[in-house]
Order: sequence, then structure tokens, then C-alpha cells
Amino acid sequence: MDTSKRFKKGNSGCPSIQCEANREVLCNECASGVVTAAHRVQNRSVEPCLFGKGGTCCRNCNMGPCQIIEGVDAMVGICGADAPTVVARNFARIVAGGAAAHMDHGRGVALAFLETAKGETPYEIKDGIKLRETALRLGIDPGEKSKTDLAIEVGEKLVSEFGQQEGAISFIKRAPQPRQELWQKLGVTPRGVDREVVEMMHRTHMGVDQNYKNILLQAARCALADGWGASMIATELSDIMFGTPVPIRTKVNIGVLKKDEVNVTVHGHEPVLAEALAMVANDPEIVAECKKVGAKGVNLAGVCCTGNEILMRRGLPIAGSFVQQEVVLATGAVEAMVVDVQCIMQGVSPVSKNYHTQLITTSEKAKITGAKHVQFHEDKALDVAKEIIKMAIAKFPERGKYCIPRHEMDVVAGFSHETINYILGGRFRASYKPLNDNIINGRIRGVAAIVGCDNYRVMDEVHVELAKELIANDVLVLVTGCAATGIGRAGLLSPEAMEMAGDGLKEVLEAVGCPPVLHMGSCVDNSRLLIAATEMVHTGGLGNDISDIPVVGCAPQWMSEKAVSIGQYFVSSGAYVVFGPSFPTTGSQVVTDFCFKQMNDIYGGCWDLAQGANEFADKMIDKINERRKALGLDKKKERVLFDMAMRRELGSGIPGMGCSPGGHS
Ligand code: SF4
Ligand code: MSK
Repeated sequence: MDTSKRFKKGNSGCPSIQCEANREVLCNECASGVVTAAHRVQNRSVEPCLFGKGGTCCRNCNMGPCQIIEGVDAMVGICGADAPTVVARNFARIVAGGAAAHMDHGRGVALAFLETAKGETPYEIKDGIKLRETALRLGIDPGEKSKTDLAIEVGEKLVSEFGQQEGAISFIKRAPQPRQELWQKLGVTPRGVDREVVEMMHRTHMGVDQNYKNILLQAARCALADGWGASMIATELSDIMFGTPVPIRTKVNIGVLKKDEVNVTVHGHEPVLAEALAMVANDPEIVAECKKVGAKGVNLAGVCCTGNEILMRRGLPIAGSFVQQEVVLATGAVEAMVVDVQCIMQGVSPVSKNYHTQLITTSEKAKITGAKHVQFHEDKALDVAKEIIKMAIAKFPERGKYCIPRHEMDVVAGFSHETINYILGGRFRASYKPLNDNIINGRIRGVAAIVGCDNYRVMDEVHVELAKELIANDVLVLVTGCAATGIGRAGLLSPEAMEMAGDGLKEVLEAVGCPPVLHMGSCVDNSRLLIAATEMVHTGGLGNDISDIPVVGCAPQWMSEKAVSIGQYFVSSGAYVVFGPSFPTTGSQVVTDFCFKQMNDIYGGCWDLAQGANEFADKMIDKINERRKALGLDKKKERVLFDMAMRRELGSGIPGMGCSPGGHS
């Protein structure tokens, strides 16, 4: 079937969306005939199935599919499975799916690291200090070992943890001691990375684990193997290999595409190919090829989390978040979109067919009908990167009508845990002490993480409005993933945005000179947030565990299974996590109560659900205040309540605002 024709009939045109950059592209003649997710979501005539939405549809065996209704005796599965069992199984499989994606990403980075350590790739070991620190954490004595020998030992140890069967994964020891003891007591300490996903899939097979609490314990173990295992391995080894991020200025939004350069967008998640493309983009051979076709050079820009990886480390711009991936192509100005794995909509293939754009897949795990496949190999990284860029250059003369919107926004990114430590304490006394002190003295109310995807089913600017409300209430905000890109588009990732912060937070930000919202990286980099929270505990004065500190998290527009795995590893680590606009267990009140209430008794952290920026802010600030009270820090800090007029007031003066592409007007 020719998928390029599939979405063309009758539903293209100018969709109703709030995002100015997206509207400028999709309502332009250059996008005529193009159909994107913005159109598909509008034209969908069937609402999501209630059984699927609430987690009560089971298709784990061929006696089904069975649709279950909690409390109705006749509406259990043919096998007798009740709603809590089915909902817990479905939830656990979402966690396993998300964790598996991070695990395969982490394994890829670890194998590339080992090859690099052995001198078999063009990459290098850039951060020798972090290599030594990581070795020590793994129980490896760096002694007088050469960088090469040490890197090989570290690489071999971490690669082995993917297939480890017994014991505990190494980075779990970075968690606060009481947390490690709790996990041990509950039996949720991950034994190996892959093992926990395999066991999760086994236990949710027909006729195995049929106690929802027991299923959810393994879901916790599986998620912890992601956060404190695979994701942390991916982040730490990427930092050692490609450099630990430091603050860097760059731009985001579709306007970063260039009219006189060959635009190559890198989309997906893995940093290895994007790094290679960045290494060759200014090669004299490539520059000469560009000249031949009348282009000034190659403009490398990111989409989704591959974008966040090269933004954090190289300062390359991000053209779009998840919901903008097809819109970026609909500019008609992209010579090649190069994709690796995860969050790549199949819709990019038919959209690319409307233009000269070459869609290129590069992973044997992720091929797309209609795309050209160029297999990436780390050992030939630069050759493959040059081949891809030359394909893009060859497309430049074929560029037809195009429309690059004027929207782009300055951002400052690159806030790794190490950087925050340095900014707060300085090179010689790097420490989180100033952060803890300012939380204790009340200038900073607490810390909130806004993470995860953007989503065409969400109706308004939740990320941006929420971030504004949090900082105005003296809450320092940390962001990752596509939420970071959306918040960046609205101007909140620049130091100038400190004007929107409450007086206390502003005073601190002025002293250290950083934005009120700190971009900490891609979705695997949520492991940086675990380390930051742990560091706050170790610094002292805010309790003994992550469940004590005034820190909360949220994913208001979650889309991917990875977000659920991330949420669960934060909950199991003691954080309060709010998701929206829906939660996948609502078909069972029993399981939902367990996630929203009883998990708090078990882990000191739990899930919650909210819709709209106000409700998110209410719940998150209430939880921060509750934790402050428990720590005896509740003397100050009246809550500032926001109405729409106040929001507009805060937004004024920030050009290019109003770009949550999920929003329908
Ligand atoms: Fe139905 Fe049970 Fe089979 Fe699920 S496992 S499809 S509930 S019979
Ligand atoms: S890319 S997982 S849409 S953050 Fe990491 Fe963005 Fe969510 Fe994909």
C-alpha cells in the first residue's frame, strides 16, 4: 500500500492549532495537501475506547480480548481475571515497554563506549574526571591506570550489568542509604537490567501473577532498573564520551531552519549518530560539496530527544519537539530527516513525499516504509555520517516552495548535575549547599520537575503555564525531553525569564545568574534528576531520603510508555508524580487507589492525576508545602494564586509565546 497517499484525501488544510510557528507553516501554501497529526487528531471521529483508556481491555490470550468492568461479576475475563489484575498487568506492561526502550538505548551507548575505549570508533573519552568518578562508584580502583584501560574496565562492567542475573545493579548504591534499605526490604532492588523486563513480561503472561500488588511491585523493580540502571548508564557514559554538558546558548523552534543552507534534521533519541554528523558537518570536503550546489553550508538541527542530546553538548539548535516533527518537514526546507529510534511518527514518511526531503532510517531496529535505509555502525561512524550528509546536499537543488517561519527563541541549556553543583558552589567548593540553604530559609519554596512528551490530545499550554506559575511561587523548575523544548519556545529557558520568578527565587537566580527553568537534557537524562535529588539529601538539612525533600515531578502531556516507566521510578524513589491528562489505571478504582494513595505508604511517593496548569500547580505546590511543614519549614510562603489576567501579564514581552502545538483553539 502506498502510505504516501493514505492521509491525503479530504483532511489536509489549515488545522486549528494555537502554536504560531506550526500555524504559520501548516496554513501556508507550501504545506498544501499535507496531512499531519494536527489534522488526524481533529478528524478522528471515534473517541478513545474506554476499556483501552482505563486499562480494562485484556488481550493476553486468545480466549479474549476480554473487556472487564470492575464490580460487575459477569464482566470478568473468560479466565476469571478481575479488573485489578487486568489493569495492573496492562500498567506493568506499559512500564516494561518504556523501560525496554531506555534499556536498549543504554545498551547501545555502553557498547559504543566500549568500542570507543578500545579505539575502534572516531569518538574519544572526553571527560576523564567523570570517568574516574564513575570507576570509583563501580568499585574499580583507577590507581595509575591509563585512560584507555580504565575506560575498558568501566565499559565492560556496565555492559555486563545488562545481562546480570543476581545481586544488584551498581548505580543503585548512589541512592540515599534509607532508600536502598527500603528497596531491599520490599524485594524491588533490580538484579540486572534486562532481567526485570523479561520477568515483568513473564509475570503478566496469561495465568502467572494474579495479585495486583505483587504485579505492581515487579513494575517498580522494572522501572528502577531503567532509572538507576539503563538510563543512568546511558547518561553517564554519553557524558564521558561526548562531554558533560555545561551551560550553552542556542535557539529552538522551526525558525532555526536556514534558507541558504542544507537543512539536516536529526530525530529520535541516540546521541551516537548525531555526534558523528556534527563532527563532519564542517569538514572541508562537505563544505566544498555544499558550494557546488550553491549552499552556504550544512545546518544541523534536532527534533525530539536526539535534538536535546546535541543541544546540551554542542549547542546545536532544536527545530521541533515531538508534535512538531511533521511540521518541520512541511516547511519544504528540509533536505534530509535522519532518524534513529523512538518517538518517530510513521506520518513523517508520507509528509516527506510531498517535498524533495529524503527520510533516512539508520537503525536496523527501526525501518519505515518509504524511507531510505543507511545502516549506522559506530566503527564507520564518520563515513556513514558523510554519506548521509552528501545525500542531503544532493537534494538541495531540488528544493521547491518553502516556508520557514520567523519563530525561534534563545535558550540556555546544559544544566547537568555537575554544572548545577559548580554554579551553586563554585569550582573549589562545588556543592548543593546554597540550594538547600535557600530552601531552608524560604527564598526557594521547593523544586519541581516538568518532564516528558507533548501530545496532540492536550488542549492548552500546560507546560508553559505551569512553569510560569511554579516559578512565580518560588519553585525552581527542572525540565527534560520535549517539555523542555516547549518551555524553551516560550522563552522560559533564558536568564531574562527570571523576571517572572517570585521575589525569593529571583534573588537567588540573580546571585548565581541562571534561568528559573533549568534544561537538564533528554528523556534518558531524567536520571540526572535522581542524582540531583539524592545530592540534596546528602547535602543535609532536608531530611534523610528523597521522600522527605520538597521536590515534586509531573508529566502533564505524557504520550510514550517511557514516561510511565520514568514516573514509576520516581515514585519508587520517593517522589510525588502528577500525570495528565489521563492515567492508564482508571478502569480499576482499586489499582488507582493503590497507585495514588497506598504507594505513598510504601515508598513515601505516589502518583496523582491532574488536568490543566492550575490543577497541576495546586497539587504540586500543596505537596511541596506539605513536605516543608514536615521538615518544620512552613513558617513563610503564602501561595500566589493565578488568574488568566496574571498569566497574560507574565507572558507579555516574551515574543513567540503561545507555542504548545497540542493546543486547539
Ligand atoms: Fe481474557 Fe483472561 Fe485471556 Fe485476558 S488472559 S484475554 S482476561 S481470558
Ligand atoms: S522524545 S519520549 S516525546 S519527551 Fe524523548 Fe519527547 Fe516524550 Fe519522545
